[in-house]
Amino acid sequence: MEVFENIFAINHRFSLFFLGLLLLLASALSLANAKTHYHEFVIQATPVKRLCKTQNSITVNGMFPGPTLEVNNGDTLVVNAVNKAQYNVTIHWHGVRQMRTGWADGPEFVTQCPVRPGGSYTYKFTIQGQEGTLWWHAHSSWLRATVYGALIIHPREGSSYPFSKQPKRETAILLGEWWNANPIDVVREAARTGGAPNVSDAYTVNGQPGDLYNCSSQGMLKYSFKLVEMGGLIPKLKTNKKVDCTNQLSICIFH
Ligand SMILES: [Cu+2]
Repeated sequence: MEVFENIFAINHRFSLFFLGLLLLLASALSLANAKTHYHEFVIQATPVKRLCKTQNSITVNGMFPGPTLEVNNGDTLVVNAVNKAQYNVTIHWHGVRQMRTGWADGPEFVTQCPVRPGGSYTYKFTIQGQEGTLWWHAHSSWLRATVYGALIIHPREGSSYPFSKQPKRETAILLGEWWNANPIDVVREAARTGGAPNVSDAYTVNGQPGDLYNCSSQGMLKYSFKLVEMGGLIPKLKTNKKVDCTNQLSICIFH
């Protein structure tokens, strides 16, 4: 009997060891494809000409809108934000669930002190269980009017979006507003007077006013909207359901 019990104990221990090994292997395999993306965001005043006038706008790396970040679900982003502007700044990764990295979320005075002029801060976080097109933007005062860009999260390598048809081509569409003024001055004036801030002078698509505004870049904006997708594609992970977004003029909103 004792011999039998001993054999059972050995078997039991062996199977536990084997199970542990299997789990370790599985997690190593799932991490094997995850990448770490390094970026430098230099936040600085840049001359930007819109509506026939040039504004010294705060931009990232001299681009308006800022750089598009592309990752796969499961990847890690490391973004060093270097503040060469005259204002405090933080960057927020809109819609990204910060799992145990709350200090990388970005709202100033909420999860971090703002990055002061001349300073820098490195945001590091892993995107877990999210797919779709999000965006990043400044989270200090109205710097967000010009400091923003797309954050595209592709499915994990080897998996696909939860659509019945996969997209043939993808273009990020960023909707924004443009002021013929320094946006910081606009919001400061509103705070000073107690009134509503001045309305913007143009709506923009990918940083460009449409053809109906003065000095629009001719021929630059020829979008016909067939499908607009907003927010992260979270439902796949919750429901495993395929979502049909192929109807013309349909708007798919995922929360
Ligand atoms: Cu946001």
